[in-house]
Amino acid sequence: EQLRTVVQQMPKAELHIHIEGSLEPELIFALAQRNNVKLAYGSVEELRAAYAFTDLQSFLDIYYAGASVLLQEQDFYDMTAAYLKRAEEDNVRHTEIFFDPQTHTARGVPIKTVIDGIHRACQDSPVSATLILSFLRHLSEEDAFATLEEALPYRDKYMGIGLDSSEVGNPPEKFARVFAKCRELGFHLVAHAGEEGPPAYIETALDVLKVERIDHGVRCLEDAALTQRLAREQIALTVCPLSNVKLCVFDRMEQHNLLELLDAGIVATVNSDDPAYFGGYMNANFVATFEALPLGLSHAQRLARNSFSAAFLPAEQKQKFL
Ligand code: ES4
Ligand code: ZN
Repeated sequence: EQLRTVVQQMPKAELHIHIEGSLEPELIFALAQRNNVKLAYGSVEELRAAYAFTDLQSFLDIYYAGASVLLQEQDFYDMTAAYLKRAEEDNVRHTEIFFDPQTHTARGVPIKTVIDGIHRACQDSPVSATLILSFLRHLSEEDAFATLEEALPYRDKYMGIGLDSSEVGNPPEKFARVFAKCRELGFHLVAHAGEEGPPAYIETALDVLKVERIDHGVRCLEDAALTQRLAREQIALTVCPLSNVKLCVFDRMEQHNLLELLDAGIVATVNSDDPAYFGGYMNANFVATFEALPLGLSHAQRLARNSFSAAFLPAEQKQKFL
């Protein structure tokens, strides 16, 4: 009980949050009405009842449907401002937010509308917030290149590049050339790997894409040499416990491997992924994890410390948080 208060109150950084995944059903319906968008669900309750996922794809289908209500810059602002308010309440002091431009440009929304709305909300928040532009891996590398080109006029508004969406069958190496270009341009690089996909995808994310952190990465423990490498090279994993249970990566939280990752010497962090869909924001993830696993005060401190050490912040700004 005391530990619960400690994990809730400790200052922390969030390194894995999809802003479109913070869109709550109530806001989806409010924006649908504001923009005259027709939804396939009749009510907030009906939509929420559809949040019973069996795997990543069953979630993504509903997640992209939810994002279809986002049309105007103010919509992106309102969504981001709502997330940042929840993050502040959970004592998140710094957050690195993914956004999926292709989910919106494919519907005719200009990329400027997307980036300006999200970025303006970040500037208006007391929480330190930066942005990671994420490519959809179920689309082609050519599509990713076109998106990068459209986004480059606004490059001062995001500092990183990520890779998300349907993992299995879309390995990191599919995006080798566009990530090489992003690296030349000086962006920080991350990729989702080893969530549903095999440990080999974690290796190619590191060796081919040259990413600095792995999003999820929980399947690394299936490969002892890879586990040792991640520990030795101090490659952070942005783990999302509630997400992993909701998407059936682990059947129950008691089976989650977060403690094994920490015990292996890996720089693991706790994050919310898509909090509106998976049952909670940062503190809900910490509380669920600490209730299910034999984690103590030293693990809490370690996770908080890891979150800042793995952040893409200048050393002097990191020191302030550590
Ligand atoms: C995602 Cl949990 C997850 N995995 C892959 N892509 C995503 N996009 C939003 N959430
Ligand atoms: Zn994710």
